[in-house]
Amino acid sequence: MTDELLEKLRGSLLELDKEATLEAVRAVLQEGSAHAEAGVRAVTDALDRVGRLFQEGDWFLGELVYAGEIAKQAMELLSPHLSAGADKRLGTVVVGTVQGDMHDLGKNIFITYAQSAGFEIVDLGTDVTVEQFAEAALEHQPLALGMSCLLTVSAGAIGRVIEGLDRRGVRESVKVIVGGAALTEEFAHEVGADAFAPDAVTGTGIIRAWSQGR
Ligand code: B1M
Repeated sequence: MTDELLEKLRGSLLELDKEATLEAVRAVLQEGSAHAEAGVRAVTDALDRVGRLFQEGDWFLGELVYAGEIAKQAMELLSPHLSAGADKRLGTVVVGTVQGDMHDLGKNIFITYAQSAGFEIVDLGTDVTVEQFAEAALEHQPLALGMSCLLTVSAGAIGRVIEGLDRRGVRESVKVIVGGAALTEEFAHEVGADAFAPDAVTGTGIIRAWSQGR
Protein backbone atom coordinates (compact mmCIF):
# COMPACT_ATOMS: atom_id res chain seq x y z
CA MET A 1 0.00 0.00 0.00
CA THR A 2 2.72 2.47 1.00
CA ASP A 3 4.67 1.69 -2.21
CA GLU A 4 1.61 2.58 -4.26
CA LEU A 5 1.17 5.82 -2.32
CA LEU A 6 4.85 6.70 -2.77
CA GLU A 7 4.52 6.10 -6.50
CA LYS A 8 1.43 8.32 -6.51
CA LEU A 9 3.42 10.98 -4.65
CA ARG A 10 6.30 10.88 -7.17
CA GLY A 11 3.90 10.78 -10.15
CA SER A 12 1.70 13.65 -8.93
CA LEU A 13 4.70 15.89 -8.32
CA LEU A 14 5.98 15.14 -11.83
CA GLU A 15 2.52 16.01 -13.18
CA LEU A 16 2.77 19.28 -11.21
CA ASP A 17 -0.52 18.42 -9.51
CA LYS A 18 -0.19 20.14 -6.15
CA GLU A 19 -3.42 18.90 -4.59
CA ALA A 20 -2.76 15.26 -5.57
CA THR A 21 0.85 15.52 -4.29
CA LEU A 22 -0.19 16.87 -0.90
CA GLU A 23 -3.02 14.36 -0.67
CA ALA A 24 -0.51 11.55 -1.35
CA VAL A 25 1.80 12.94 1.36
CA ARG A 26 -1.06 12.95 3.87
CA ALA A 27 -1.99 9.41 2.89
CA VAL A 28 1.64 8.26 3.38
CA LEU A 29 1.68 9.86 6.84
CA GLN A 30 -1.59 8.18 7.72
CA GLU A 31 0.20 4.86 7.26
CA GLY A 32 2.42 5.97 10.15
CA SER A 33 5.08 8.58 10.91
CA ALA A 34 7.77 5.98 10.21
CA HIS A 35 6.99 6.41 6.49
CA ALA A 36 7.93 10.10 6.49
CA GLU A 37 11.53 9.33 5.50
CA ALA A 38 10.34 7.30 2.48
CA GLY A 39 8.10 10.26 1.63
CA VAL A 40 11.10 12.61 1.64
CA ARG A 41 12.98 10.18 -0.61
CA ALA A 42 10.03 10.09 -3.04
CA VAL A 43 9.95 13.90 -3.22
CA THR A 44 13.74 14.00 -3.71
CA ASP A 45 13.58 11.34 -6.47
CA ALA A 46 10.89 13.33 -8.26
CA LEU A 47 12.99 16.51 -7.96
CA ASP A 48 16.01 14.70 -9.44
CA ARG A 49 13.83 13.87 -12.44
CA VAL A 50 12.61 17.50 -12.55
CA GLY A 51 16.24 18.66 -12.56
CA ARG A 52 17.08 16.38 -15.47
CA LEU A 53 14.00 17.48 -17.45
CA PHE A 54 15.06 21.10 -16.91
CA GLN A 55 18.70 20.40 -17.80
CA GLU A 56 17.70 18.62 -21.01
CA GLY A 57 15.47 21.52 -22.06
CA ASP A 58 12.21 19.54 -21.84
CA TRP A 59 10.97 21.68 -18.95
CA PHE A 60 11.33 25.42 -18.48
CA LEU A 61 11.93 27.70 -15.52
CA GLY A 62 8.21 28.08 -14.67
CA GLU A 63 7.88 24.32 -14.26
CA LEU A 64 11.08 24.13 -12.17
CA VAL A 65 9.78 26.91 -9.91
CA TYR A 66 6.34 25.33 -9.48
CA ALA A 67 7.79 21.86 -8.80
CA GLY A 68 10.03 23.49 -6.13
CA GLU A 69 7.00 25.18 -4.55
CA ILE A 70 4.99 21.94 -4.42
CA ALA A 71 8.02 20.10 -2.99
CA LYS A 72 8.43 22.77 -0.32
CA GLN A 73 4.83 22.32 0.86
CA ALA A 74 5.24 18.53 0.80
CA MET A 75 8.43 18.79 2.91
CA GLU A 76 6.63 21.07 5.38
CA LEU A 77 4.06 18.31 5.97
CA LEU A 78 6.72 15.57 6.22
CA SER A 79 9.37 17.35 8.33
CA PRO A 80 7.60 17.24 11.71
CA HIS A 81 7.50 13.44 11.41
CA LEU A 82 11.23 12.96 10.79
CA SER A 83 13.25 11.89 13.75
CA ALA A 84 16.95 11.25 14.33
CA GLY A 85 16.16 9.92 17.80
CA ALA A 86 17.66 11.88 20.69
CA ASP A 87 16.44 14.11 23.46
CA LYS A 88 19.28 16.16 24.84
CA ARG A 89 21.00 19.36 23.71
CA LEU A 90 24.13 18.40 21.86
CA GLY A 91 25.37 21.85 20.88
CA THR A 92 24.67 24.70 18.48
CA VAL A 93 25.00 24.49 14.71
CA VAL A 94 24.86 27.56 12.44
CA VAL A 95 23.42 26.64 9.04
CA GLY A 96 22.84 28.49 5.76
CA THR A 97 22.82 28.25 1.99
CA VAL A 98 25.80 30.04 0.46
CA GLN A 99 25.78 33.41 -1.26
CA GLY A 100 24.03 33.47 -4.66
CA ASP A 101 22.10 30.27 -3.96
CA MET A 102 18.39 30.27 -3.05
CA HIS A 103 17.88 26.47 -2.82
CA ASP A 104 16.77 25.54 0.68
CA LEU A 105 14.90 22.21 0.65
CA GLY A 106 17.99 20.08 1.41
CA LYS A 107 19.23 22.54 4.05
CA ASN A 108 15.84 22.44 5.75
CA ILE A 109 15.82 18.64 5.82
CA PHE A 110 19.29 18.65 7.41
CA ILE A 111 18.00 21.15 9.99
CA THR A 112 14.98 18.95 10.78
CA TYR A 113 17.18 15.91 11.40
CA ALA A 114 19.78 17.84 13.39
CA GLN A 115 17.09 19.45 15.57
CA SER A 116 15.38 16.16 16.25
CA ALA A 117 18.77 14.68 17.21
CA GLY A 118 19.08 17.37 19.91
CA PHE A 119 21.04 20.19 18.26
CA GLU A 120 20.20 23.87 18.65
CA ILE A 121 20.05 25.36 15.14
CA VAL A 122 20.70 28.93 14.04
CA ASP A 123 19.22 29.06 10.53
CA LEU A 124 20.67 31.94 8.51
CA GLY A 125 18.45 31.15 5.50
CA THR A 126 19.60 31.36 1.90
CA ASP A 127 22.01 33.62 -0.02
CA VAL A 128 24.13 34.01 3.12
CA THR A 129 27.23 36.18 2.74
CA VAL A 130 30.73 35.42 4.05
CA GLU A 131 30.30 38.19 6.63
CA GLN A 132 26.95 36.82 7.86
CA PHE A 133 28.43 33.34 8.37
CA ALA A 134 31.48 34.74 10.15
CA GLU A 135 29.41 37.08 12.35
CA ALA A 136 27.10 34.22 13.36
CA ALA A 137 30.09 32.02 14.22
CA LEU A 138 31.50 34.77 16.44
CA GLU A 139 28.16 35.48 18.09
CA HIS A 140 26.97 31.92 18.74
CA GLN A 141 30.32 30.11 19.18
CA PRO A 142 28.77 26.98 17.61
CA LEU A 143 30.06 23.44 17.62
CA ALA A 144 29.71 23.45 13.83
CA LEU A 145 28.91 25.64 10.86
CA GLY A 146 26.98 24.02 8.01
CA MET A 147 26.80 25.26 4.44
CA SER A 148 24.48 24.01 1.72
CA CYS A 149 25.23 24.58 -1.97
CA LEU A 150 23.31 23.43 -5.05
CA LEU A 151 24.77 25.77 -7.67
CA THR A 152 28.20 25.12 -9.15
CA VAL A 153 28.73 28.87 -9.64
CA SER A 154 28.25 29.45 -5.90
CA ALA A 155 30.55 26.67 -4.65
CA GLY A 156 33.56 29.03 -4.44
CA ALA A 157 31.78 30.84 -1.58
CA ILE A 158 32.51 27.89 0.72
CA GLY A 159 36.28 28.45 0.61
CA ARG A 160 35.74 32.17 1.17
CA VAL A 161 33.61 31.53 4.27
CA ILE A 162 36.31 29.25 5.69
CA GLU A 163 38.92 31.97 5.05
CA GLY A 164 36.56 34.45 6.75
CA LEU A 165 36.37 32.23 9.84
CA ASP A 166 40.16 32.03 9.83
CA ARG A 167 40.54 35.83 9.60
CA ARG A 168 38.17 36.29 12.55
CA GLY A 169 40.13 33.75 14.60
CA VAL A 170 37.22 31.28 14.99
CA ARG A 171 38.21 28.59 12.47
CA GLU A 172 39.99 26.46 15.10
CA SER A 173 36.95 26.30 17.36
CA VAL A 174 34.30 25.58 14.70
CA LYS A 175 33.93 22.41 12.64
CA VAL A 176 32.72 22.99 9.08
CA ILE A 177 30.29 20.61 7.35
CA VAL A 178 29.03 21.08 3.80
CA GLY A 179 26.38 19.41 1.64
CA GLY A 180 24.33 19.87 -1.50
CA ALA A 181 24.17 18.53 -5.03
CA ALA A 182 26.89 20.89 -6.38
CA LEU A 183 29.56 19.51 -4.04
CA THR A 184 31.74 16.43 -3.70
CA GLU A 185 33.80 15.02 -0.88
CA GLU A 186 36.98 15.89 -2.79
CA PHE A 187 35.92 19.51 -3.32
CA ALA A 188 34.95 19.87 0.34
CA HIS A 189 38.41 18.79 1.48
CA GLU A 190 40.16 20.94 -1.15
CA VAL A 191 38.52 24.11 0.21
CA GLY A 192 39.26 23.16 3.81
CA ALA A 193 35.90 21.86 5.12
CA ASP A 194 36.03 19.20 7.83
CA ALA A 195 33.30 17.04 6.30
CA PHE A 196 31.03 16.55 3.31
CA ALA A 197 27.54 15.11 3.88
CA PRO A 198 25.91 13.40 0.88
CA ASP A 199 22.58 13.44 2.74
CA ALA A 200 20.96 14.87 5.85
CA VAL A 201 21.07 11.65 7.87
CA THR A 202 24.81 11.21 7.27
CA GLY A 203 25.34 14.88 8.08
CA THR A 204 23.52 14.52 11.39
CA GLY A 205 25.63 11.45 12.22
CA ILE A 206 28.80 13.46 11.55
CA ILE A 207 27.88 16.36 13.83
CA ARG A 208 26.68 13.93 16.50
CA ALA A 209 30.12 12.26 16.42
CA TRP A 210 31.77 15.70 16.72
CA SER A 211 29.61 16.57 19.72
CA GLN A 212 30.65 13.37 21.45
CA GLY A 213 34.34 14.03 20.76
CA ARG A 214 34.39 17.37 22.59
CO1 B1M B 1 17.35 24.81 -9.23
N1 B1M B 1 18.96 24.04 -10.02
N2 B1M B 1 17.84 26.54 -10.05
N3 B1M B 1 15.73 25.44 -8.43
N4 B1M B 1 16.99 23.06 -8.82
C1 B1M B 1 19.29 22.67 -9.63
C2 B1M B 1 20.19 22.63 -8.39
C3 B1M B 1 20.00 22.10 -10.95
C4 B1M B 1 20.99 20.94 -10.68
C5 B1M B 1 18.92 21.69 -12.00
C6 B1M B 1 19.52 21.17 -13.25
O1 B1M B 1 19.82 21.99 -14.12
N5 B1M B 1 19.71 19.88 -13.42
C7 B1M B 1 20.67 23.38 -11.47
C8 B1M B 1 22.09 23.67 -10.95
C9 B1M B 1 23.17 23.32 -11.95
C10 B1M B 1 24.50 23.50 -11.33
O2 B1M B 1 24.88 24.58 -10.97
N6 B1M B 1 25.22 22.40 -11.18
C11 B1M B 1 19.69 24.44 -11.02
C12 B1M B 1 19.58 25.74 -11.60
C13 B1M B 1 20.44 26.00 -12.84
C14 B1M B 1 18.74 26.74 -11.08
C15 B1M B 1 18.58 28.19 -11.56
C16 B1M B 1 19.90 28.90 -11.94
C17 B1M B 1 17.58 28.17 -12.74
C18 B1M B 1 17.44 29.50 -13.44
O3 B1M B 1 17.02 30.46 -12.85
N7 B1M B 1 17.79 29.51 -14.71
C19 B1M B 1 17.88 28.86 -10.34
C20 B1M B 1 18.92 29.43 -9.34
C21 B1M B 1 18.28 30.28 -8.29
C22 B1M B 1 19.30 30.60 -7.20
O4 B1M B 1 19.53 29.78 -6.33
N8 B1M B 1 19.93 31.77 -7.28
C23 B1M B 1 17.19 27.69 -9.74
C24 B1M B 1 16.01 27.80 -8.98
C25 B1M B 1 15.33 26.74 -8.42
C26 B1M B 1 13.98 26.89 -7.74
C27 B1M B 1 13.85 28.16 -6.91
C28 B1M B 1 12.93 26.93 -8.82
C29 B1M B 1 13.87 25.53 -6.95
C30 B1M B 1 14.39 25.64 -5.48
C31 B1M B 1 13.26 25.68 -4.46
C32 B1M B 1 13.81 25.69 -3.05
O5 B1M B 1 14.87 25.17 -2.74
N9 B1M B 1 13.05 26.31 -2.18
C33 B1M B 1 14.86 24.65 -7.71
C34 B1M B 1 14.90 23.23 -7.63
C35 B1M B 1 13.73 22.58 -6.91
C36 B1M B 1 15.96 22.47 -8.18
C37 B1M B 1 16.11 20.94 -8.23
C38 B1M B 1 15.16 20.40 -9.29
C39 B1M B 1 15.87 20.20 -6.92
C40 B1M B 1 16.74 20.67 -5.73
C41 B1M B 1 16.24 20.06 -4.46
O6 B1M B 1 15.59 20.70 -3.65
N10 B1M B 1 16.47 18.74 -4.30
C42 B1M B 1 17.65 20.78 -8.61
C43 B1M B 1 17.96 19.50 -9.37
C44 B1M B 1 18.61 18.46 -8.44
O7 B1M B 1 19.16 18.75 -7.41
N11 B1M B 1 18.61 17.25 -8.89
C45 B1M B 1 17.96 22.11 -9.16
C46 B1M B 1 15.97 17.96 -3.15
C47 B1M B 1 16.85 18.21 -1.92
C48 B1M B 1 16.28 17.41 -0.73
O8 B1M B 1 18.12 17.73 -2.26
O9 B1M B 1 19.27 19.97 -1.77
O10 B1M B 1 20.58 18.01 -2.72
P1 B1M B 1 19.49 18.52 -1.86
O11 B1M B 1 19.72 18.04 -0.34
C49 B1M B 1 20.11 16.74 0.01
C50 B1M B 1 21.62 16.54 0.10
O12 B1M B 1 22.33 17.23 -0.90
C51 B1M B 1 21.95 16.93 1.51
O13 B1M B 1 20.80 16.52 2.25
C52 B1M B 1 19.62 16.58 1.42
C53 B1M B 1 18.79 15.31 1.54
O14 B1M B 1 19.16 14.43 2.52
N12 B1M B 1 22.27 18.30 1.87
C54 B1M B 1 22.96 18.58 3.01
C55 B1M B 1 21.99 19.46 1.25
N13 B1M B 1 22.48 20.48 1.94
C56 B1M B 1 23.08 19.97 3.04
C57 B1M B 1 23.77 20.59 4.08
C58 B1M B 1 24.33 19.80 5.07
C59 B1M B 1 24.18 18.41 5.04
C60 B1M B 1 23.50 17.78 4.01
O15 B1M B 1 25.02 20.29 6.09
C61 B1M B 1 25.11 21.67 6.27
